[in-house]
Amino acid sequence: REPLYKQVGIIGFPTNLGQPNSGVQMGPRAIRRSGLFESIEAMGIELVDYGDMRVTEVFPDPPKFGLRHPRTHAENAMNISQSLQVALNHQGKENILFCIGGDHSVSLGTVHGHAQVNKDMVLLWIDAHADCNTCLTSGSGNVHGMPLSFLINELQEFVPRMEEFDELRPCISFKDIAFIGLRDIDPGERYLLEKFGVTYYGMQEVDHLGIQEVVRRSLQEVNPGFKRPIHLSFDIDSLDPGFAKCTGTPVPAGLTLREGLYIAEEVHRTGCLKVVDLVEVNPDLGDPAQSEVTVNAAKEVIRACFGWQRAGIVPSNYQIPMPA
Ligand code: 6HN
Ligand code: MN
Ligand code: MN
Repeated sequence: REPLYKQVGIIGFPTNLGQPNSGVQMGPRAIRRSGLFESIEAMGIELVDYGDMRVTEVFPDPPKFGLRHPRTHAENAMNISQSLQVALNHQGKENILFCIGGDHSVSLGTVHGHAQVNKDMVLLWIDAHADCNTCLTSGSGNVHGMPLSFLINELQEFVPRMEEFDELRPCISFKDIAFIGLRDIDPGERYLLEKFGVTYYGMQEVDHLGIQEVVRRSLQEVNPGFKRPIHLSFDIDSLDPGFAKCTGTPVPAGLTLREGLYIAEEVHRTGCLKVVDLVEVNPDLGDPAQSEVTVNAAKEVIRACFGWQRAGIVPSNYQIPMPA
């Protein structure tokens, strides 16, 4: 079978100010060194590495409404959005683009940028957390728990105006988003998910229905008939800490690596997957063995997204050895 994609694009966004731990900015480097490129080559797919975007830190940058580093985040988000639009317009149709974080604040820019290019895109958010706190519901002030509050149309009445974020117009509706893997939801987030009747499958639903049914329903609800482009935002902390210990906000009782791979494989199979965020890998947390396990899990999820199969693959240039 021919690979679905002709080209894999990779951009690194080495942010870390969306949360308090240093080290998450090393995610792109660690994932690039994980053997990922060998898998791309083995499938006969072309790699376009756009390198790492330069992340800026603005001074001074005091908190606003409790939100930490507002000017820095607003500026990085617009730069990330621009980089993504340039990359997506440069790529052809049969391509997939991976955005490697960095913390989950990168999705402020990646989802915004993708939505400018593919106006009808849908979003799958795979995470232990719902990341839709407003700066007023957030207990931490960390932007990695808030990116969706700036992006979702319905949430704007709950977000105080900050002129820094004026350019970052909301670009997606709650009805075009499905969440999977949730198990640490703040009260304000739960309130908003219920109020707007959002499609979300937490770990309780994964246990009750099984991952197969959860993925089937998620896709059916946001993308019936597989007609719209998909943006997959995959937070490594969706996985159980047994598979992804090295992340800033690990939560017990998460997805197994098998469940994570199943999600990626099924989303790949739709043929609609255009952009993937892989965020929150922090190689500096935990011991080196745990770091290797976490980075490897990220690599496996990424390659399942571009079509690597657990059942093995036949490279497009493969020739079976014959006896002389
Ligand atoms: N993430 N809900 C918590 C907060 O601080 O708002 C945790 C957010 C985690 C965000 O993992 O991308
Ligand atoms: Mn998370
Ligand atoms: Mn997240």
